[in-house]
Amino acid sequence: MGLTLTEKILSAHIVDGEMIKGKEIGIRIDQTLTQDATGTMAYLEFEAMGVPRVKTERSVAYIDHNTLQSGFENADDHRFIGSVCKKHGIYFSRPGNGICHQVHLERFGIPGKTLIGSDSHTPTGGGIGMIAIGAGGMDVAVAMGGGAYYITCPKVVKVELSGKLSPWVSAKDVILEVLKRLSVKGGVGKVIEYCGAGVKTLSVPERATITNMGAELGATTSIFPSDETTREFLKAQGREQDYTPLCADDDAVYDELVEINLSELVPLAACPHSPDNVKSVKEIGNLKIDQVCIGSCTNSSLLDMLKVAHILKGKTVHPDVSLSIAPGSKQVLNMLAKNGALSIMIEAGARILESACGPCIGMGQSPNSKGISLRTFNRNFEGRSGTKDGQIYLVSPEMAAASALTGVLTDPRDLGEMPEFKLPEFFDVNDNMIVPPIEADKMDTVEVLRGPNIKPFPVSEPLAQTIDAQCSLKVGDNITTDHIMPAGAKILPLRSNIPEISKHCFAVCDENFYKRALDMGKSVIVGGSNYGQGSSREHAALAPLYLGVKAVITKSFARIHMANLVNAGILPLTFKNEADYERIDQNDELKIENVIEQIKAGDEITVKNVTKNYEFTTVLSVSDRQKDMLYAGGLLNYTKETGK
Ligand code: MIC
Ligand code: SF4
Repeated sequence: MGLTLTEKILSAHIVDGEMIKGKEIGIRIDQTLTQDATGTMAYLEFEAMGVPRVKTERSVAYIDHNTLQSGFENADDHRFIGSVCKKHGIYFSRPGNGICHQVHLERFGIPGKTLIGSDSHTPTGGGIGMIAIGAGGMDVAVAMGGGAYYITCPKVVKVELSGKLSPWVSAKDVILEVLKRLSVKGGVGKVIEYCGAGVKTLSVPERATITNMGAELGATTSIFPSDETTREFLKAQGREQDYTPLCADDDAVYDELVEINLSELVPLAACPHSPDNVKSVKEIGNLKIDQVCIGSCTNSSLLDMLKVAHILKGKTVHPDVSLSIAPGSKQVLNMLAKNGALSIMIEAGARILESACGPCIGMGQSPNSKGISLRTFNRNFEGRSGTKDGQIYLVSPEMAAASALTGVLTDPRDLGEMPEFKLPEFFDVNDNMIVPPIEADKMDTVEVLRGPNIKPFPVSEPLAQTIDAQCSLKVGDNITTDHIMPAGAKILPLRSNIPEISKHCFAVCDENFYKRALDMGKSVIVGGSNYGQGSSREHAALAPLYLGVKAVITKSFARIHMANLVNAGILPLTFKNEADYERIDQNDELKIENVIEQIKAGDEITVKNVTKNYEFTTVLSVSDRQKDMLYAGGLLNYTKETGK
């Protein structure tokens, strides 16, 4: 029986467990990446492990999220990360060099390698044939120290692409179509593998747009084969030696099949407030817009920017619209500057932003009240833009640029004939903003520079015999980590300071949560299905840990967040019978007796609702290794105890 590409790469990296779907496997990690908003914690954790030099083939730290320096905090964090990198063998991509996923694809991604990153959009690397997975900072720290990364051996979904995209229909429309069909929960426990004759019609940056936004499916990752197109891309980046051809066997067996005829796709938009709320322009109808933002790790490649420049050429942005553009990397920005495309954008009235995440994470450019904003990004969760009642639509760069000119949501096919947009034969390669680490024998000469905002992470205690705590919060379905631990320009600078950032925990859902949880001392959170979708930020587990949350009981969890809860030593339980969700109210007293014995006895854990006097059953779906982590009070304690 033949193998899928996913199975080939995973089995070449497996170091623990067996390739049995649904079972936990440990894989060797070749490369890691971090960004600054999750990076400070990851490096504090790495330091706590006491490993002098990273053991990966390549580890890179990027500064791209917290680039708005309206106080000392972010600059201090950049300096801290830069000095840790220099000392411990990590490459440091300086602020201004670009968004982690864009730069990693350009400069470091290698087909067939494994990559984990402390950012949920790490699957961007799947565009170049990597198994690239988003993870919590602690998992990345462990991988940097040479430890395995554990995932549930995934099912593999085949997305068979046929045909060719019509003019002005974009790679973004491909992933929006997949989201429309599979939903934000549809990818959980699965890798999405793209195959078929349509693959060769898509360039590497287009493939990367698709794998990037596969994160929104809840998938473990997404991957494209590595073919001639991949070779050409690597060659144009001066890295042809990194090329290996890779694809699934002809007789590979998949768990599910999705067929997409690229020729039949039309321009789509994800409407507020979920990336799977996808409609065609026609279905949305007349929509007057206030803002357009072009950029983010999904759509900020040179190809995207060249299309935008072509559409804006000789025109002026509509008087009622603010257009901002953030090219994804220094390489992209510099090439736009050299070939005149940047001048076209400036001429048209675009507000050019630095090469960073910017508006995507609410770092500036929040829309006006009730503002309608078209963005080429990947997430449109409520409040993420920084404007609580902002209405965010996720669209392709083509649709964004066309609409910026008309002031209304515009089908880019109205633009008429489309010229052929080609990647250059050679990209402008200059890695002068990537600082290599110091030689191992000189590492003692490097001082790690810590600012006053950097506070140690909260200590978790070994699992108690009995959990007796009130429910401090009850929330509904599809709660995102942006709800649990919001981002934005005001809160992001607190990422290295858990006591301070915890004050904002769940503020989007309930402003009184922080105080209530502190007053309760210890508590339990109750949630609906797909709890913790979205960002990989482990702060969404560390802040609840700091606030005394001992367990989270939900209908189901998103993958990265569930792992982060276990890493923090918080019990992630699911209702055996979903109807029990309805019976619990906020403030109810919940009691789990003999927790450790119950966990040792099997997967079912009995919880008593003391207030309402009934018992219900929950399920703890974790591996034996994760159970040991929970007994120890989280991954750091476990690693210290076991040396693993
Ligand atoms: C995001 O897109 O939500 C982020 C900001 O990149 C996060 C990481 C973070 O919260 O720092 C992610 O996707 O993991
Ligand atoms: Fe940055 Fe946005 Fe990409 Fe997250 S999704 S890495 S915030 S550009």
